[in-house]
Amino acid sequence: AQRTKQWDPVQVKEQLLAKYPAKVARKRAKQILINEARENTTPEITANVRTIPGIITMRGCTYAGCKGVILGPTSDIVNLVHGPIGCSFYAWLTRRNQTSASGEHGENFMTYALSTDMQESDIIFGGEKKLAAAIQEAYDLFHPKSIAVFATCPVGLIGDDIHAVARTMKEKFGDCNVFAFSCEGYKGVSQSAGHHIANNQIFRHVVGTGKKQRSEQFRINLLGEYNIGGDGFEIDRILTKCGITNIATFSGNSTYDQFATANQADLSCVMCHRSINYVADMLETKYGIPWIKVNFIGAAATAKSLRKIGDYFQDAELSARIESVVAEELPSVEVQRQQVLPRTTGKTAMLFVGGSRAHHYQELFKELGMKTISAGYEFAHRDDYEGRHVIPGLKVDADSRNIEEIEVQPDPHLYHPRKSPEQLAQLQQDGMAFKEYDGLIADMDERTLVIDDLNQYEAEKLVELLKPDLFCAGIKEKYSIQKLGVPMKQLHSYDSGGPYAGFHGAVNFYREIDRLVNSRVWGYLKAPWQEHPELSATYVWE
Ligand code: CFM
Ligand code: HCA
Repeated sequence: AQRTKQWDPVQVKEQLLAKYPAKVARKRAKQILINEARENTTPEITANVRTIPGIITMRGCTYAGCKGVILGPTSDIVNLVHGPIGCSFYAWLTRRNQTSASGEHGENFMTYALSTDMQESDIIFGGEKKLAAAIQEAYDLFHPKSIAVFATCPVGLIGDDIHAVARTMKEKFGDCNVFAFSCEGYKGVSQSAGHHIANNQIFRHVVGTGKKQRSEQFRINLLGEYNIGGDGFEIDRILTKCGITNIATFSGNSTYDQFATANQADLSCVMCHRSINYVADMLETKYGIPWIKVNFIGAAATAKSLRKIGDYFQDAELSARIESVVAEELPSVEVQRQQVLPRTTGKTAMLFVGGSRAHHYQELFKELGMKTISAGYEFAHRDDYEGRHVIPGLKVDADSRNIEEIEVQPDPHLYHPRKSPEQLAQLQQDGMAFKEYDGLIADMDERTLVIDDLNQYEAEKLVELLKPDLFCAGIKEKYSIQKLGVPMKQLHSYDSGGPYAGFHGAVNFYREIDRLVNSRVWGYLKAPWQEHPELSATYVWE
């Protein structure tokens, strides 16, 4: 039976805030937005601000965003963590970023967790000597092209100069690019600051240093795709079939040399804007490579993104190939969709994930006839919510106050716009949107709730109040939600599933979601307030 229950978002918002002290409620109210009717304006939401101490946030730290998210998926850079061992151990292979390295392109260091294992004495007397020794040991063991050093919280507090150590070791080796990231966990309000730090350093130390001359046709960089559950493999399969050459993915299934030659692409295609927009902008400023927003989550979105790439190149043969790939791939996706549609239509979902998936995955739920009644990011900025159009007063990188900005000057010798300014202007006139995209808010229905930096308490309260058919978030939310009798799908690690990108990914997702929202097992589970009425005082809607 389909749920027809009406709910009042104003009341739900009040209920979410009711238990907070007045000051906390006032702050949280600005991060909970009721998506209301609007004419050509997008409502404002507060985002990328400090989590209120005491609240159990879903967020992670700056080190996680730098070492885990951006550099984690590159197979042939040795990642060395300068910090206590726990920082390494708890970040060891938790992200399901896959690689084809060792088969196709050589070295794979992703399975290692290298750390300086700082002790109390290093905190007191300084850890630079220990770091230099660890870099030497990593070099002797692996002879890698590159070693990247990541600082965790104590390093910043005691002031070890990791950049000086990296520079010295680089000069000593001569054949190994050693560079460091000041990505101490506390540096920003979330993972997001870590993306920025990672992007700056890859750009400064690696991009443009490659010797190899790329000469393939239709060269793109795929920015913000991390090959979780094999998503990147599926996207590459489709791109290759279309005759588009992906020369560098930042950073799913990537190698050092891909980053080093990324400056030779014709076009950058940005999947996850939040994590990599900095590289996209710097590639454009320094090398004249324009960027467009793409999304390969959802079958229709995949077809649309391929066509967008085709539109940029303006090549009749390429466009014809893209059309034939779409025509070949879509029908079998549609057969699967039609099979599950009667069972998924009308079901409701909530999505609270990272900085782009809470938006992108709404495409797949729409294809399933499901409604996203509440969604939000853990750490995205206002532009990810409100869109990147010209919004007066919107400061795009609010977290840059914490982070050293790198000056990027167009290099007259390297600046080769792949299209003339006239050609670019013509494309724009024909409707090609560079750098522009709609944010999460505009794509959601009215009277839905958009909530930034959702926390443990609010997640449980939301589920209790709105009883969604499915809740999507990460590992920290997984079991507390399931214990409430609601199926939970991890949209970070995909649990053990995936890929969900591209055409094959859409089919996988339809099957998985059908299975989850139609399983009867959840109905047998009793939520704490159902099993123990004495708990109801803390759970029930007063
Ligand atoms: Fe981009 Fe990501 Fe995401 Fe992200 Fe992440 Fe991730 Fe994510 Mo987890 S880069 S913002 S920092 S799409 S690790 S692959 S799933 S929170 S929504
Ligand atoms: C991170 C990585 C993470 C965590 C996922 C989760 C990922 O933020 O450090 O909480 O389940 O995708 O692996 O986002």
